Amino acid sequence: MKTLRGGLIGCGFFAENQLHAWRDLEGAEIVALCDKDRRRLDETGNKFGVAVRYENAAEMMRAEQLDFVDIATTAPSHRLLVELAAAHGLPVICQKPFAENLTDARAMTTACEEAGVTLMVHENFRWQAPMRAIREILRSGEIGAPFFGRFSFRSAYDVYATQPYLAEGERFIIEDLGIHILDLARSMMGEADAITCRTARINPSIRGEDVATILLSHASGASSIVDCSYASRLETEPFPETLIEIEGPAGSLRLKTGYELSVTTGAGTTRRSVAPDLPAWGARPWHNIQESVIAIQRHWLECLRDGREPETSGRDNLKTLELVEAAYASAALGETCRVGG
Ligand code: NAD
Ligand code: 89V
Repeated sequence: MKTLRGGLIGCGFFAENQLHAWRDLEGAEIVALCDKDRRRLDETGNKFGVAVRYENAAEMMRAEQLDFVDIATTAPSHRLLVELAAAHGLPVICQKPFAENLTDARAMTTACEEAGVTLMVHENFRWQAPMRAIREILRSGEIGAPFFGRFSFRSAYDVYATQPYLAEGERFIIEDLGIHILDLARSMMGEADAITCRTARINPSIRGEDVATILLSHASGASSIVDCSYASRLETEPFPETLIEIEGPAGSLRLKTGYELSVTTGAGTTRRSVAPDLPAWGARPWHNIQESVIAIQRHWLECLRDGREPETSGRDNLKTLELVEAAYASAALGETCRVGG
């Protein structure tokens, strides 16, 4: 197999994880970097030994012989960069949130489809080790088709220290973190057809909401709760663990703090650790997220090799973004909003 030549755009906080993961994976190499900020570009290029550097993404795509691009910039730049990749016929990975609104997201998806290029949104939470284990249990039918789910991410971790932009936007927790948790709910419970959401801002020094409580009605008839908070001071700080409860007619499962997964059926309860590996370059408590970056990038390479659509394609991610938009609409109107119609 030929080693695919990738160009990475956006050399900020999270890109380091992506660059480490590319180095761990066989079958791809990041051969060029791009960032409009020269200092960040050079720091990252020096750290990862990438000598080919651009301050302009169009120039990089024009000049380099690339097989794909990996976009690790924040949402305001995503539409321009994804459409640029499509125009150059380059398969493209784009970080979440895929777009700032659904109009942009639909246009970006269409642009890639029309250009015939593979598009994957870097929606990595469903690739975390505990989530892979739970999805396997659900696929096996061990607890039956779920009728109830709870997907809970509550923390007081200082995310603003490494991602200062999170304190600045009018929207915060649903758009940045809830988006992952809503995607998990979809991946385990199936599509939702209605959503009710309430939000609050507890931390007075940020602009957006830092608490969201969401009720989803699923097309299957199941219900689930997605609750997120960055204002919850707890006895044990669980960042960045998502805690999960799922119940079906034949049993239930619980993912508890410390990555302990228990499954209860008529035969009793089994317990096991689904803790993620700590990558050689990783650091706790981020290793859960870091390991999932390796997993999603591996999936991307397999999809390109096999000519398959990635699980979190642009088209798939539109459904997660619809939930994000509907959650904000529900909170603003104080009403239940229908989705997917
Ligand atoms: P950051 O601000 O630290 O880095 C973004 C970089 O992109 C900056 O260096 C900036 O100069 C560069 N940039 C912006 N527009 C550009 C353009 N048009 N051309 C070239 N460079 C450009 O941001 P971050 O914290 O690294 O976040 C990046 C993205 O990753 C965000 O969308 C964020 O939501 C996402 N993120 C995802 C996860 C996850 O687990 N999936 C975790 C953290 C962050
Ligand atoms: O995944 C994310 O997008 C991050 C974090 C987990 C810190 O919320 O912003």
